[in-house]
Amino acid sequence: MRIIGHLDMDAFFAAIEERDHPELKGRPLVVGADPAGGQGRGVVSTANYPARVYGIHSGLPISKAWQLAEAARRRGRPATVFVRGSHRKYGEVSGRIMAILRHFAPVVEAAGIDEAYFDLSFTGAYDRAADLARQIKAAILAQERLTASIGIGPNKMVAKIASDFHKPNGLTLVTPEEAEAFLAPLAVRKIPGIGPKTEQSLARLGIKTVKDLKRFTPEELRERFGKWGPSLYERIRGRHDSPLVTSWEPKSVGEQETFAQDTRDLDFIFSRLWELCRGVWQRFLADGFNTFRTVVVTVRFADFDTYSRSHTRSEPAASLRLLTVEAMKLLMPFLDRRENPKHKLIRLIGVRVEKLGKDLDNKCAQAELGQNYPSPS
Ligand code: TTP
Ligand code: MG
Repeated sequence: MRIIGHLDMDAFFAAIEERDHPELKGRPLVVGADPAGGQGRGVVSTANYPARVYGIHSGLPISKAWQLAEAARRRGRPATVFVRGSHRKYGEVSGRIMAILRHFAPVVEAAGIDEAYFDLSFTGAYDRAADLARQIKAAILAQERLTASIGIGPNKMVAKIASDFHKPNGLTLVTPEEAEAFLAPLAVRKIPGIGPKTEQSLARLGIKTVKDLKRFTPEELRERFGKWGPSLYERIRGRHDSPLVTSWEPKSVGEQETFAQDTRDLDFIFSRLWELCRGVWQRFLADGFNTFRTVVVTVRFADFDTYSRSHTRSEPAASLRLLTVEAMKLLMPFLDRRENPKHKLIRLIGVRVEKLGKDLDNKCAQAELGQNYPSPS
């Protein structure tokens, strides 16, 4: 019998900050970009549960979070604390949590900074798997003073939905017999792979819950969702057999920057692009890679319209210079009529490399980091 667990830490970055700054305990807390008195740019990384009551959540523009916090304060609610946070610290805590999991379960798939799947089939029974999950939660609380939510189910999909079912500090057990009935009343959006757009288009057909979606035959789902349709048919019935992936390598390395002011200053934009390329290159080397084939550039305009353009080379490339050249070529059209006929100002740019390799003996890669952005002459 297959028994899979999924663990997801509660309000991860915020919980770590509360732990390390006891004076923040219980206060609404936002980790993210500097709100700069409401003028700040960038987004919320996460909010603790008291701040979520104000409507603040991951991905929200930090200026909007500030407005919501201010509105709450004016209503006499507790004031919100904003902190920038330390990604290095979160990475270290994440590593220790994965180590705790590996102590209890032989097969662990780290699926994100604060979440992992683990195989509990060896326990042989759901009640024993639940006991082990309680031990894992207790060990994390004892060693890290943080709470986690765990879901247990017959496969990864059900386990992940279950871990989110009772948050924070939850433990949700869904046996194979219960899986289909557990999913039926949930919003379609809870099924991994159904995003906000699909949710909207289904809502227009009157389909809100998993139960509603079960009206479709596999063929109808294939018509609507393409190749993914038949597997969706299985998933919404609680069936999903994908294995845990234990050896993980980053598929891409990327960085982005929100400018302090929206701009169309070409020299400034190119100098930031160059710095981003350098940063990406540094991390890409640190991760042990030395070739890439795809470069992706993202541009967000002042009105938040966001575009990504990519180019895949037929041969692997192995230099920072080539990365920069590719990135510039992708960015150029956004600086003129081709991709920016209304001359909008640019708010953010990002660079990412994909299709990474470790195949070439590429000694010059490191040396290139010494170079500077060529100043305009
Ligand atoms: P999540 O697990 O999605 O969120 P969370 O742990 O803060 O809250 P929950 O209790 O609902 O699980 O993400 C884990 C961390 O990843 C989160 O603490 C901050 C970071 N993160 C971002 O930086 N940006 C994002 O858009 C999201 C979703 C998360
Ligand atoms: Mg989490």
